[in-house]
Amino acid sequence: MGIMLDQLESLRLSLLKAVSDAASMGELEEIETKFLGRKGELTAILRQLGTIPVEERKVVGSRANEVKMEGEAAIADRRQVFATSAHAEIADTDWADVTEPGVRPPKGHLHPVSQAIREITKIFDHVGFSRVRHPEVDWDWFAFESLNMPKEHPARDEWETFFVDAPETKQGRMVLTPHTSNSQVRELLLGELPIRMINIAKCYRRQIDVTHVPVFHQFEGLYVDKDVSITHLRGVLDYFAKSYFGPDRVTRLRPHHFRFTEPSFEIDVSCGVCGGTGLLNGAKCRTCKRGWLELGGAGMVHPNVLKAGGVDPKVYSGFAFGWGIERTASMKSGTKLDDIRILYKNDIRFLEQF
Ligand code: FA5
Repeated sequence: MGIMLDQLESLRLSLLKAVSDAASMGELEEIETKFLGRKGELTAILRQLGTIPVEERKVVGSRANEVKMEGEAAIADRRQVFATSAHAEIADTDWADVTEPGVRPPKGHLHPVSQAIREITKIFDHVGFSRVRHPEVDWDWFAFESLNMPKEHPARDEWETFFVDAPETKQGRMVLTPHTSNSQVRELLLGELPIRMINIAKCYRRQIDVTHVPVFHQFEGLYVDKDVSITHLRGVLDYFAKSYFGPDRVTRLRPHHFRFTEPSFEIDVSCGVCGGTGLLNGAKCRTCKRGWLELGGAGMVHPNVLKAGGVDPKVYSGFAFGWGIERTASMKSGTKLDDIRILYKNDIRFLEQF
């Protein structure tokens, strides 16, 4: 019995020393397995119990139990120490000051063309022109034929059109809309009169140079009612010019030709730089050269267009206008865009100025 008690005592001392020397949780695991595990040293000692008299076994057995409990307690204490210091380390290195102000993500803004679309929509909304939507991929009939431009008519050349490779129907081939005027007959066909609409959409033309991009935007106004006259057109245009460009701006109509309006006009707006005089400090204004800037087309809706939309031109009349958003927006900001394509180059240094 004495030998076994000695063995237990020596196991106890080695175990306690190993525990206090352990440098990590991993080492503690190994020590536990080595001394107290199923195939460990304590088990090995207890295997000899059968060799000693029965009455002594109880004494050795209960001593073995005490050693085991003391060892387990020492291991548990040491584990606790490691766990606490691990937390302390995380707190030291990974702490967060929850009262510290956050890092603000960079804040962008709408593209200048989107800003213009919003502003134009709002301005026309004030005088009862509601924004509508019509297709940006449409049949030749709506883009041209119903607008008094039959197939092969030379006027179509100005709308250098992209055709979609789709089967031809009674309404002709399918096109990427080269202007927003396809919305005129589409809106008329809805049959709800009077009409006061503003259609803002993408347009596509086979053009690219410093003043043209293949994908651009137009806004198309259409007013159809009884007794609509050119005076109404002027009133709306002036209202728009003053709201969008500034209260001192005015518009003028210049005779022009479109197949879908009669009479037709080019609309100019007085130059904001020289106040419409064409002169600045005794020299020619470099922005406009003549006091006026060209805005876009307009006119009184042609009777054939009203007819194509199922509206009787003897009862109803109307006006329409269609302008490029890119051009209108750059006229407002006063930015002389040497090259309109910069709007779509995604160059933040340019875009963040607006
Ligand atoms: C038209 O497209 C007519 N539908 C306008 C209209 C509507 C007249 C209703 C009468 C009644 P025009 O082809 O001139 O007209 O184009 C109008 C404007 O679109 C131009 O003044 C220009 O600002 C813009 N635009 C035309 N092509 C391009 C292009 N490739 N890139 C950028 N802007 C363009």
